[in-house]
Amino acid sequence: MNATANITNSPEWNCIHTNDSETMFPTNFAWGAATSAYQIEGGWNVDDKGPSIWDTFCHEGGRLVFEGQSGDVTCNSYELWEEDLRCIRQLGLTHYRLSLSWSRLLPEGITRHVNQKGLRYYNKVINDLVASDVLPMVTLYHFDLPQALQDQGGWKSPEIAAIFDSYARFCFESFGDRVKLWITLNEPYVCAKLGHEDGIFAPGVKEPGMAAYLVGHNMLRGHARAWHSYNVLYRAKQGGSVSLAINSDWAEPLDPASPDDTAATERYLAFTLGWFAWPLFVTGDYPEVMRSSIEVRSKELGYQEGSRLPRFSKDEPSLLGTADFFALNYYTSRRVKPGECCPGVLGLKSDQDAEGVVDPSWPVCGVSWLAVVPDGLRKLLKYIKDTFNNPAVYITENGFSQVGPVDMEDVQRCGFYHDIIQEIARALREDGVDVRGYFAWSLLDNFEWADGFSVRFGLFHVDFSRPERPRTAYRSGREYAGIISKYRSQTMVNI
Ligand code: PNW
Repeated sequence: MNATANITNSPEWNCIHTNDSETMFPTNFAWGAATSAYQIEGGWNVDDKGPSIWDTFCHEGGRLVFEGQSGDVTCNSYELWEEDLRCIRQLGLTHYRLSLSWSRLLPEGITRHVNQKGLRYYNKVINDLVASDVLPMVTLYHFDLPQALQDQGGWKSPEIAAIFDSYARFCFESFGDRVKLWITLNEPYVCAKLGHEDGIFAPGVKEPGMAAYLVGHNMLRGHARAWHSYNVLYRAKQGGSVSLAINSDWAEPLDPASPDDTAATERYLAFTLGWFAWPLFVTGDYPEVMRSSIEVRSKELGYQEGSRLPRFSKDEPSLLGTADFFALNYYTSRRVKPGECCPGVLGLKSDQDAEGVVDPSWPVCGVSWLAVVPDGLRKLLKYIKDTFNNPAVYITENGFSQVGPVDMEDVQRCGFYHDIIQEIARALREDGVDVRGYFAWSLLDNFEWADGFSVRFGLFHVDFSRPERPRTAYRSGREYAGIISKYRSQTMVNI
């Protein structure tokens, strides 16, 4: 997670790519960018906002955040929203994905006490977007649980599903007249694994092989309840769509001829994408290979207390069918072989028994985990089409990071955006994937979680050393604006 790797210079990156003359995008294709509340807002303790688990995580000493940094101020979007709007308009976005800070709206996490100033802030943001012809996609939860709820057990507690549902209803009721695209939870995998297995994200719980499955389970239960609430109470009058954002690498066998590598690849995908997508799109339950791997490992370890992977109760709202579209966060790819990890140890890695490696031909950008593999997105989209019954797909996050000295002329990132958009065009045209939109991560340089401000994902540079936090377009921001204007106008011609 630490920003140790450098931007590699090979292979070649170019800003101008040929052979895209046939590229077409459907009318109404969403051209977006994304952010999240804790990463950009700042204003962590102003106007009656309650603390979240990231406030606590960053403020406690001895934690793993880069140089002890925090999101206390970050881009200060709580005060500088209009600057963000200017960036959004400059890019020509049709859509903007933002998240709501749960504890800014409900300082204690529950609807008994609503913070009117928080409500006013998000109403202004949403109204300004709509007035600028930019459609909001709103995430209810992007890693920042109210601390008051963590104090009652957080995502490990079964009660959290109903509490999340009432927060979701509050948001649908407050903003659903204007918001038509909803994401309940962002990347439950990351919350479960990094937050409750590795302990490197808030709330910093390290209970390998146990807590992550429980957390993932309660997140799915909360999502399902919120989707059913929308379906029953709001869909008819508001007409929107609700989904859950799932992150996944693309994975393929290290040696395609090896049955062991092929089986490991199946487990790799089952434990990331499948964990959350199978319940929603295929069976209402976890992938069979995930359940059986965990059971086999439990037996080997002599673990007696029933399955570590919980079961869904028949008395609760069903999971199957609770996504109106597929929301995919794609960053990178891996070649996969069976795990080398410690068979005697309780943990997700040992259950999964699969090891992802970076192909030496893939450049790594910024953070060490981020090998840049644009055609992995196309392969993953095809896999999603074939596996999950051809859903409508929004790519809700995808991006390229920078570490080290700021490079405003970020030619590599320009090349990356061209390449990725070509891959989406191919997925649409050649593979028939129903891709509805693309959200670049991120509109702005921001607080990159455990990596603090050392990693920059923005289309706009933010100068964190100045109180005004000035935003300046990178070359890649100007390129993305150019791409959007080109394909938007092509769409117009081809109606
Ligand atoms: C996503 N990993 O998180 C999040 O949704 C964003 O908030 C974040 O800024 C973005 O990706 C870039 O990192 C991830 O370690 C965090 O593999 C960590 C990982 C992947 C995604």
